[in-house]
Amino acid sequence: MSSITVGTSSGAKAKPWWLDLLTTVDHKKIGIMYIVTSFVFFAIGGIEALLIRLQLSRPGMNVLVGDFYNQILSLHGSTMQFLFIIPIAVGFGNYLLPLMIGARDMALPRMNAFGYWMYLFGGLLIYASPLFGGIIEGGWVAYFPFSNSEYQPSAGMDTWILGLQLIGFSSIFGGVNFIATSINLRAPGMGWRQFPMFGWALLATSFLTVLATPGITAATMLTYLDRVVGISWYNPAIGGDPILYQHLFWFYSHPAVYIMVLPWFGIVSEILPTFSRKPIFGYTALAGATMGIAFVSFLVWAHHMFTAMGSPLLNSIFAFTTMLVAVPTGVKIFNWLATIWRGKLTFNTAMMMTLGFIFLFTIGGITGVALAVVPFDWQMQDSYWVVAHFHNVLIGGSIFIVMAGIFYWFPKMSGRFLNERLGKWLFWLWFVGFNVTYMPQYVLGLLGMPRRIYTYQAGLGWEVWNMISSIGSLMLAAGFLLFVYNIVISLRGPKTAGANPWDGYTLEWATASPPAEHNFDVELPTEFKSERPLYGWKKLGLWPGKDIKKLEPSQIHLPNASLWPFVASLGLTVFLAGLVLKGPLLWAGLAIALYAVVTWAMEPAFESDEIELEVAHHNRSKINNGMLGTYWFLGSEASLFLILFSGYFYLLLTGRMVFPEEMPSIQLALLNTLFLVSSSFTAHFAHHGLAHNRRKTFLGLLGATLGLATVFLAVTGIEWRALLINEDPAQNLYLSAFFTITGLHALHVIVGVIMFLIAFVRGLRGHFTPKLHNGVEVPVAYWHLVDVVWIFVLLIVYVAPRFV
Ligand code: HAS
Ligand code: CU
Repeated sequence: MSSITVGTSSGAKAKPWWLDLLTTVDHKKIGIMYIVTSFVFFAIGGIEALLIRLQLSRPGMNVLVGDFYNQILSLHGSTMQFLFIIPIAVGFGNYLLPLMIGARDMALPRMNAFGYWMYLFGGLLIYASPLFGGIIEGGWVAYFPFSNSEYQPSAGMDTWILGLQLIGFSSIFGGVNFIATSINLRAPGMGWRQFPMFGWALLATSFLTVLATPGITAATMLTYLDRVVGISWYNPAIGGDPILYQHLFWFYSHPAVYIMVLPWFGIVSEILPTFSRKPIFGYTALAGATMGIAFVSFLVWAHHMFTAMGSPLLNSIFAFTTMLVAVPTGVKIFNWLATIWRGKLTFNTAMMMTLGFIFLFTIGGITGVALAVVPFDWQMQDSYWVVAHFHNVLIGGSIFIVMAGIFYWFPKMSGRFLNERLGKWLFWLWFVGFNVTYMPQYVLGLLGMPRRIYTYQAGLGWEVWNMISSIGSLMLAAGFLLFVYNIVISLRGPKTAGANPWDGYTLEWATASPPAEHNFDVELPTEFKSERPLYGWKKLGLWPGKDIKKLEPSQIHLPNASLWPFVASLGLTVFLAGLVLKGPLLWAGLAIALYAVVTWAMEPAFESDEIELEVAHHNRSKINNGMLGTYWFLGSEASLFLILFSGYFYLLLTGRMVFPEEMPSIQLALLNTLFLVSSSFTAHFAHHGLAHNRRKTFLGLLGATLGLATVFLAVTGIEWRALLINEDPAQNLYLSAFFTITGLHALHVIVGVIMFLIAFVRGLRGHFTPKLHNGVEVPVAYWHLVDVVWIFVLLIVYVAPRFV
């Protein structure tokens, strides 16, 4: 008889803890790993902040001077955004989403582990960058040309960019996973109207992550090519435009500020009702507002560029869309206030942090709307007003709720309560400390103090405000130390938290504290009347009730643990380090990554094929988890190409693109189109053959696909060589764009070929059944996208220039 811990970390032979850590696919462990790692980065970023405040506390200090100051400032910004606030939300999401919707794990457990390791290694790469000369001038935004090889010649910039790529992929995989989990794994009976508010927030965040992250991938990839390969979209000497970097960067980084805040909005909407003993006010309006914010935030990025664009029309349009965001956000604030209105409030730390959030976030939001007023922004751009604004929304907003969330769910995660008295100290230190630190910075902004300076002269009226601000930062630091102390002593204390210590209403409170590895021991009732299932069931007498069916161990299936996500991300990291250091490391990394990916693909995901099939069919959409995830990932890929195409059109329309004498050959491109389109057909019918159990057809057509793809790559190679004989793409904007786009596309073809090769080998070995063959369906879907993208490449890169 199978045990409930099928093949997982705490299986028959217990693993040593470190091996468990490296191989776990348990969403709860991965969630906690994310949270702990993020806090470590938070502490590091906090130390950097204190050094910055020390340096600025008085004029003429010598703590951090010149480049060193800039280095620390750039690290501080990168750390807090990319390594703390975004990933810690992924941690909460991982821990909570499956529990809240009654699932056993995330939809793609191994991808989940992969995401965590890429985040960790990406963070390490970013912190390795000072070893290679650092990221000095760019700041967290790494504006061009501060990031090019002239101003920033050291390889530290490359390291930073490559680390960011890993983190970007990690975010995208995380987003894809949250979407697939929300769609597929909601408990039977839980419709969208009963989906927890935190789920909505996570879903909106994930849409942003999946569709916007390619913006920063594109922006920094182009910087990288400029630095390392010499082809450039930004270099004005050949007609490129540095402003394009800002467009691409903010196309991600504005939505990213909502990626940094929406999850916390979701947690606010969970905590307030619990401690007000009232349902959330306006569930539908809140869910709608969340989606509304996500949607509008795609349309506002250029408010970071009011002083750079030089177009009153565009400035007005972006000012309008930016102010529009205040509407759905205002809806949320009013709904929260209505939720606590006349509620029976409990003033514990979680609740106080949440109330503090409402107050501080509103102030931060309004100072943001002020910045959306173009003439005001012209005054305030790059001043301390902006610094105060974004810390107001990020600390007073997001980070207050990080704390609220930890106080709220710590009993669930550990079975223990955090000390409330220390919690209150934390709250007051932070609430007062926040205002003492940042209110003076608004004043400094109005007094004209620019951001990103390491010192200033006496007599400008800035001394006093800077000193107050620095004192405030010590209060914030003291609060955090108390928090760490609180965690330590609480973890040493006894486990006194029951399953539902706060009388909460979402499903995580139906599990033990901490939950068993498989989360739920029983069959959950299927009557979901509202977003508060536990309250509903209590009313109906279903929970606690006599008829709750305990699940047989044989009914519980958990995914297998795996070492390969860890090894694959390690290999990728070694590969990237090899790109920086040059030499054999590169090939070693590539070999490790490939070996890991192949082994991973071969390894069974569950105890047996039957169980995998059963799990695959137990979902809410008709699409299995793997394919659903694939479709969303392809959405992200499509977005990447769309963003690049937009950038290309931007350059085309500026009219500074000079075409080379020898253009790429349309004839060859058409020939290649023929090969690629045919290969989509062979791929499609290979899959079709497998689904009808015609294995020979399947293998034959898969082989044909591989052949056609190889021919495509060969023709591309011939074309490139011919072009490179007479032309230097570094000297020509069109050719820079041409090689970037066709190169990225060719890279996708290569990845497709690798996936097909794996599928082919597995096919030969007799893997796959007519019903269970994601290993084939995934590459086929990917291949269709590669094909469609090619058609656009043909039209845009080969054909369009002939009409300009
Ligand atoms: Fe922001 C810069 C505008 C929200 C983060 N923001 C930044 C930067 C960061 C950041 C990190 O338009 C600096 C990046 C860098 O390093 O250069 N921001 C807004 C607006 C909102 C906003 C309109 N920001 C956020 C959130 C963030 C964040 C959330 C992270 C979590 N922000 C800007 C602009 C800049 C900017 C310019 C560029 C400045 C520059 O020159 O560089 C909104 O989403 C805020 C909406 C929320 C509210 C509060 C609740 C709403 C109520 C309804 C009634 C209120 C109304 C407004 C109708 C508004 C209660 C009345 C208006 C009055 C002025 C009285
Ligand atoms: Cu913005």
